[in-house]
Amino acid sequence: MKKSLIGLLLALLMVFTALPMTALAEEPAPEYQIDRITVVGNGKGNYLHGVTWDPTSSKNRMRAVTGLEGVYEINYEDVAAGNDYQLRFTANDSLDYNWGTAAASVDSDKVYDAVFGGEVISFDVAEVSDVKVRLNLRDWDPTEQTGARFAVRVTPLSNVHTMRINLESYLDNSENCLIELESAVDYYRCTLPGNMVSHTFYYMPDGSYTLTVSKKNHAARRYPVAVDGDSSFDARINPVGDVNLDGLIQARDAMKAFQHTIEPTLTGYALLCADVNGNGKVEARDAMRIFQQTLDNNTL
Ligand SMILES: [Ca+2]
Ligand SMILES: [Ca+2]
Repeated sequence: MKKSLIGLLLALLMVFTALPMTALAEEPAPEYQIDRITVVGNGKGNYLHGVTWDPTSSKNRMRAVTGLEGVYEINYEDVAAGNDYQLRFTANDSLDYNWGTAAASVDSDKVYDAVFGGEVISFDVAEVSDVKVRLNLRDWDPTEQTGARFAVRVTPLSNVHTMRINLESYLDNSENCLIELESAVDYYRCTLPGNMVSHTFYYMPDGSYTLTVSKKNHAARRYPVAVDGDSSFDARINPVGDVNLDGLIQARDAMKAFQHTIEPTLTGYALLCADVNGNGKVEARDAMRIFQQTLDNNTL
């Protein structure tokens, strides 16, 4: 009894002493870890809150964008007209860990490579504007020091509008719908429960956006949307398996999917709704699962 207890204790001890070593071996080298991103530059007035070249300034710390992994942004409102606004991105409060550009002067709303240790980024503001800065580290490779991208958007206050999205969906009226609007520099999102939902996004800079609407058990749908004035947009999503897009999943949907495997007729969104197993193709097994869904409610 005593022996086995000692054996157990020894085994536990080995496990505990082994653990930290395993953890250490799997951690990336400390200099590659990014804890926080801060914008530094020649702050004046509202730009960088007047802070000049301070990588420890919490006022200029970028926020991680919800729903977009590795993307950071910060917004400066009512920035005065002026030339040669400058910036750099720094990590972990240190100027040693920074990204600049190869382009020096950058245009609003264009995406550039963020060059590790590159030149200072510079841009102009023609009239009082909102300035949004985004750093995208989604594809950042710390070993190669490549893959980071950035954009600066300068939006004159006269070029900001509202966009109302109306979304129709089916099935469970208590499930949340997710509405996302994304451009090169902006990302807006909203979740609302219901089969008929509306949401108005305010202070949207004019430009081209991709609207993505989704809901549980529905095929997500993307629309190109242009904002160039106060406007609204009607979107609709259908249940996975609703091939004829009438909101119901019936034998005729299975039939339509099956016909497609013999002679391709489905295109666009109907094709997405028919591909119930999400493998990018509409095959007999998709038709089969839609048919099963009409018999019992749990297969999709
Ligand atoms: Ca249908
Ligand atoms: Ca499929």
